[in-house]
Amino acid sequence: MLDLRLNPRVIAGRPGDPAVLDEMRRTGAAEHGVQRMMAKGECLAVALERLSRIQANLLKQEMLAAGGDCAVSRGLCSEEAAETNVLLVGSRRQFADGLARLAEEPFDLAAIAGEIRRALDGYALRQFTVCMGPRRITVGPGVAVVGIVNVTPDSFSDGGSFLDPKAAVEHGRRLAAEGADILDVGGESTRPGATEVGEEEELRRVLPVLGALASDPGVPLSIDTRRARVAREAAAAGACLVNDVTGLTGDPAMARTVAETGTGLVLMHILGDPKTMQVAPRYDNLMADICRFLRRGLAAAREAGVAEDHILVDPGIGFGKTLEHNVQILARLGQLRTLGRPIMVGPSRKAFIGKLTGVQAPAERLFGTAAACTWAAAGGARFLRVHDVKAMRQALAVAAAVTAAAENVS
Ligand code: HH2
Repeated sequence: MLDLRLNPRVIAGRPGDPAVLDEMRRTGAAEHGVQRMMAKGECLAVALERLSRIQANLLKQEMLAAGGDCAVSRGLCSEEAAETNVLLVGSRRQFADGLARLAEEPFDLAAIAGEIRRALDGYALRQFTVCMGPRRITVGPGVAVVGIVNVTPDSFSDGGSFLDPKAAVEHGRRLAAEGADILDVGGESTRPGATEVGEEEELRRVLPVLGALASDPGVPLSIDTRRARVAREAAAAGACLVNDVTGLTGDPAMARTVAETGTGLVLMHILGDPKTMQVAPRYDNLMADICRFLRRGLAAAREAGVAEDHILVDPGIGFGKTLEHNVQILARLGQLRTLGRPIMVGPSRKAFIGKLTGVQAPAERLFGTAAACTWAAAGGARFLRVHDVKAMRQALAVAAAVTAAAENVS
């Protein structure tokens, strides 16, 4: 059975990072201890949830012995708390030493050490080759641009513009000529408050467009759908990636369909469903909750037979998120690198950009979108799903070069 209790997350690599401070305080540690640990200014921090008292104490002991440290709830000493969240801090070396020491310990600590090691290994990955059907896309430090083709009457930014299949195909070809690495074709709007379209109608919208674009040489096609049948028929029409905005929580047949068709899979985080998702969304710990949701999706995909190298993860900007949530996701995106899979982000023209800039018309949110894409790329995003391919290609070429320099990879 999948155990989601620990939910390890690598937090940050900068000394004094506010995200580390936030997570350390969330453990319930005394403030003087928090300040002492922050002062150590170490380069890696890993948050773990719900360890038993004995596990937390042994973890702390071994991390201290290795020269690192571990924040735990102060309730542990007074025996008020039976469980605690912890935050481990240390250099790579100190983690390696501390984790090696845990291999000898009882109380499941060897397994916990294995999970922490996997999280650190995932976090360290910078380059990915994603398999999708017969296609392969390598990203890192370069970023792939995913062009949006909405064959819908009601999409929030371009609804009705490309409902006619001929117009949609032309639009797709234009995005391909502008440098899109993938075209994501969707026949159902998932904007906040959207009502579902019927399956037949969704198929009627997307299949002719996919069929026409698939006969062009070049750009791989993605299908943006929540329905397994649409995914299957789209794959037969030439789509090699399935973009499921429910992260496998929608159609129970989706994971098996993806495994059987051999397409790639985007697992996106959503809170609730499009009809209700923007009604007062709430999180215990935003990044931890998103991370756990995506881990659950990764496990479900793996269990159904989808190979790991076929999967991308996406925090789902705007899907059950307030303005503050969206901004925080962009600020802390790097934590999702813990999952060891390439990150897709879709901030394009979205309402949070309108709220931040006062620009009402979605199609005019180009510069805000470029800023969001640049932040996302700097935070580790490797796929950016956008409406304005030409402009974002330009912004992302610069962002990817600076990110590569910052990470010292070429
Ligand atoms: N956003 C939208 C749709 N699909 N897929 C992923 N993976 N990530 C996203 O952020 C994402 C997505 C919403 O944008 P759009 O398709 O332009 O609007 P609508 O749903 O109204 O058609």
